[in-house]
Amino acid sequence: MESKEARGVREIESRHQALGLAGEHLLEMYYYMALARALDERMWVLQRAGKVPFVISGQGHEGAQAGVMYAIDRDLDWFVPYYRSVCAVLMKGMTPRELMLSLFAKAEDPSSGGRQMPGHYGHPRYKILSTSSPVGTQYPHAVGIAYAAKVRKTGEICVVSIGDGGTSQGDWHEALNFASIHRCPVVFVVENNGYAISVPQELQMAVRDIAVRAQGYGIPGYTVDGSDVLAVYAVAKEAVERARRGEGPSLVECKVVRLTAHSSDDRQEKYRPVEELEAIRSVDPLVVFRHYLERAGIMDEAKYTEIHTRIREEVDDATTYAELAPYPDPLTATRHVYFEENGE
Ligand SMILES: Cc1ncc(C[n+]2csc(CCOP(=O)(O)OP(=O)(O)O)c2C)c(N)n1
Repeated sequence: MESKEARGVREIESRHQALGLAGEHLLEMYYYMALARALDERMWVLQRAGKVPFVISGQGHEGAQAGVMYAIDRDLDWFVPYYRSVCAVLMKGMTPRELMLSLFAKAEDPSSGGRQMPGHYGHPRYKILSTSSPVGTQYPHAVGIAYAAKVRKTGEICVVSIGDGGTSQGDWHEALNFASIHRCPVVFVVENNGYAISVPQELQMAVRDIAVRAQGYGIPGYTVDGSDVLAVYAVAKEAVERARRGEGPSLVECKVVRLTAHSSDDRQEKYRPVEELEAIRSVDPLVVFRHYLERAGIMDEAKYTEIHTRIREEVDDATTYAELAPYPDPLTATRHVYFEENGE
């Protein structure tokens, strides 16, 4: 008779195989999640050491981002990120060096030439739209991109991310309404970590699942466990395929955990119960996914060490590179703000 353990492995294997994913795909997802985490952790160390002014973190959101980004065509499609999209922008093509250049606000920073706040990622070559600071504005921007793709018949789709608090903005609702009427090829992602800075979700809205709001716009809405990479991938794939078929947008709400404070400027112990902060550790997507890979026999100790050694080298290299890189010339501080006769 088959042992309980063997049956468990078989069930796990059939889960990713049923989605058309092989072990190597899962290892790629894990690599990006772990790279994002390691870069993020380094950013906090640099901030605490007084080398950079501010950090806003993606820790706890990596599983949702890996699941969504794996479902798109990362060369063809557009991505409109928000400040927690560390894993997502890495998967879309940005390098650890580029993220660190933006953190240090160096001249070579591809996001803004050192002009934006940290966490405001953007990269024209990788079709990542530059992030705007007012939360919510990225949704209409994404709909604009998707509408253009539809008119031009390029076959591209656009994915956009936001947090739960951002869905209270008028922009968010207007974007869903316009996109559903015009069947724009867009996938609306909400990374719901239950807080908008210190404001819990129940003080922000009267619904438990943000995805139910999709009904008001006549589009499909999904709520999915954002710490379960494969569950997110399955849902995102459906949404991406629907957009690609020309059937319009979907709303994908990923319930995630915010493992850090909102940013380096607050202390979440002041407004979150200590038991809650302990409990969310058990659904850390990186740990959950690592266990999955181990149980499925995809990642053993040697593979784990190999991946993490590579990541440590990449993070060290990115830190040194960005720290030594030159700052922008102060005389160019207003570039891209005011018109320059002979400007770039
Ligand atoms: C229009 C606007 N209002 C307020 C802010 C300040 N602000 C920055 S992030 C944030 C919280 C957003 O929370 P949520 O959308 O839940 O995302 P999370 O940070 O939890 O991922 C706020 C209020 C802002 N950037 N823009």
